[in-house]
Amino acid sequence: MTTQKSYETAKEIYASLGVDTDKAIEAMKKFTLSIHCWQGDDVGGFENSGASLDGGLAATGNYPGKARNANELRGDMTKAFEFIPGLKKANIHAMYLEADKKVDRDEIEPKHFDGWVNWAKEQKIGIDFNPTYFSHPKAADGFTLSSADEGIRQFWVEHTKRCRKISEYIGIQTGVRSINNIWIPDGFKDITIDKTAPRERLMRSLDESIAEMLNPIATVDAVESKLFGIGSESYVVGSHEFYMGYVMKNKQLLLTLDAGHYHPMEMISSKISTLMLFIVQMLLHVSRPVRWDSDHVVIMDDELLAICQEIVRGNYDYRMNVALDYFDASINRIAAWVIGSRNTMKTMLRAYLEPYELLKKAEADGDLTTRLAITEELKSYPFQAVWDYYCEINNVPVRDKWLAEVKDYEKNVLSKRN
Ligand code: RNT
Ligand code: ZN
Repeated sequence: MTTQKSYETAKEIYASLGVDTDKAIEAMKKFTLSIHCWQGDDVGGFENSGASLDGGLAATGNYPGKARNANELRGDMTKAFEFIPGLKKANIHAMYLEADKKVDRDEIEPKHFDGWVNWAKEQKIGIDFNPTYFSHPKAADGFTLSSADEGIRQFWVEHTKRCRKISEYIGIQTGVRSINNIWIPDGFKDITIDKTAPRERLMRSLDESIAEMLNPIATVDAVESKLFGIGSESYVVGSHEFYMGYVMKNKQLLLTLDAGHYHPMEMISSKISTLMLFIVQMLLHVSRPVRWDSDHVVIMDDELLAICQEIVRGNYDYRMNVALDYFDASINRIAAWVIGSRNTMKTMLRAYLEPYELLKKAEADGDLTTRLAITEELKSYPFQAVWDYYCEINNVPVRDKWLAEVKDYEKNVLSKRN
């Protein structure tokens, strides 16, 4: 009852700025968040190859209870989904395949993902996909699609081709387009002399990999750049400029921006309005870099708000795809999903509650005083009351009520794993 009452009050307060809270809620009903499976097992995967996480990635912490197989991981995600309102997708990696015997990356097939597909159908969600170019002997020297070793390069091209087909299969099966996101770790630790040849090879590998036309309703490819990784501090083949150029040339592709893949002071929120002038669609990897690409759990910070505002202000609802990408092994992994997902959903709602037309007009009229005054006052407007109401109508716990349920799950399920 208080939730409803607070909502009515908030509705009145927002109306004073010309904001219709019901409309913001309607807009939220169309927003989909792609939730990454790899938070649930510290980017381990189920190949049982004995390979440990590499490719410049690191999940720190050893909180007990991580998922040991696909059923546990899906169970954990299903639990987390109970606490996250709105439309969701699951984001998985090729390394999360299910097979009775060892299946190498150049042998994977759609059927290895039927467990995920069946679960997605039950959950009535779509699935995004990622080829896995790390934690594998053929990635051990730090080069995959840009490798100078022709056998290795071909191996990863074959992997990419197969992943595209798997993504297409998933899209057809679930009825929701699946994004196939390509990120490779390739790069050098130290001063690099020939920066061109690896990029030429990457370009050739991508050209070969995406040559086959697939069902565009079922799948689309995305490419993700990075500034540096652990062990590739000096040179990364797939830089921002590389993929930006590649997407300009191959307009059907999505450009992926990961919040942790730029210089520490460089914000992806400020890139969106420029890039959207030139590309068709974008994929965001919402993450939280702390001092480096550290993949901390997403919190409601200024950058998250700026990202959501850019999506809403630019009217990019149908051209923007939002996914999470972080892996924190130092806290309850289900809570990590819930916190980051709820923050992203809540901040999107907050962005929809902005009196955009009013602010745009003040700016155009040169009334910069109003622009600053209103944006600052808005920071203490009661978006929380609208969010609580949104949770309630979506039948998910209001405020921190989800935490006790996650603790119960930890006691009854997670603590029994070792
Ligand atoms: C790595 C990229 C990439 C991965 C996931 C696991 O720096 O951000 O997106 O985090 O694919
Ligand atoms: Zn990423």
